[in-house]
Amino acid sequence: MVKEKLKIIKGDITTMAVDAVVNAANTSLLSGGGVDGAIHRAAGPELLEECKSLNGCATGSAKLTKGYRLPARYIIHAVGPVWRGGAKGEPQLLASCYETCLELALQYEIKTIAFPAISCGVYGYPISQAAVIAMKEIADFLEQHDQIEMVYFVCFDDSAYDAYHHALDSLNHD
Ligand code: AR6
Repeated sequence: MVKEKLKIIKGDITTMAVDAVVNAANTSLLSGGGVDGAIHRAAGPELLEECKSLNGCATGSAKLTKGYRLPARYIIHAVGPVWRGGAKGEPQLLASCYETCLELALQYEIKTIAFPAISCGVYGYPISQAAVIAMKEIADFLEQHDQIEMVYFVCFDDSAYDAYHHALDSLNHD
C-alpha cells in the first residue's frame, strides 16, 4: 500500500525527526536562501564545511551529508532545475532529482525521509506540475523497494499542500 507511506504535512523541514531531510540546493552546494538557508542555519557551520568538500553537484542530481545539529541524521542536497518554460528538460531533471535522492536513501539505509518542494521557490517551477512529478517518482520507487517506510512532503504554504493532495488523489497506486 504505497499511498499509506506518503504523508503531506505543513511545516518547517528543519524540525523533522527523520532519517534524512532533502535540501533544495544549487550546483555550488554552498548554501543560499529559502529552504537551503534554513537548513544551513539550523544544522550549523559544520555543514558548510562538509559541503565545501563535495565539489558541487549537477542539476538533476543529489549528494548526501551528515545532519549535524538537525534532528535528521542525514541531509540529501538535491539540485532541481530552474524553470524556463518547461521545454528545456525541466520535468526530466526534476524527476531525476527525486530518483537520485531515493537511490541515496537506499544506499544509506534510510527509512524515513522528508522532501521540500524542490525547485518551487526561487527556481520558479509551477507547484502543481512539480507535485505530480514528485508523487509519481516517489510512488513508483516505493512500489519497487520496501525499505523506505515513510515519505513526508513538507509544505511551507497552502498552495503546495493543495497541489500535493491533488497529485496524491490522481495517483495510480493503492
Ligand atoms: N521548510 C520547508 N519548505 C520550505 C522551507 C522550510 N524551512 N523554506 C522554504 N520552503 P526554495 P528552489 C519551501 O526557493 O526553488 C536557494 O537559494 C518554499 O516555499 O528554497 O529549489 C538555493 O541555494 C518552496 O516551496 O528552493 C538555490 O539557489 C520550496 O521550499 C535555490 O534557492 C523550495 O523553495 C533553489 O531554489
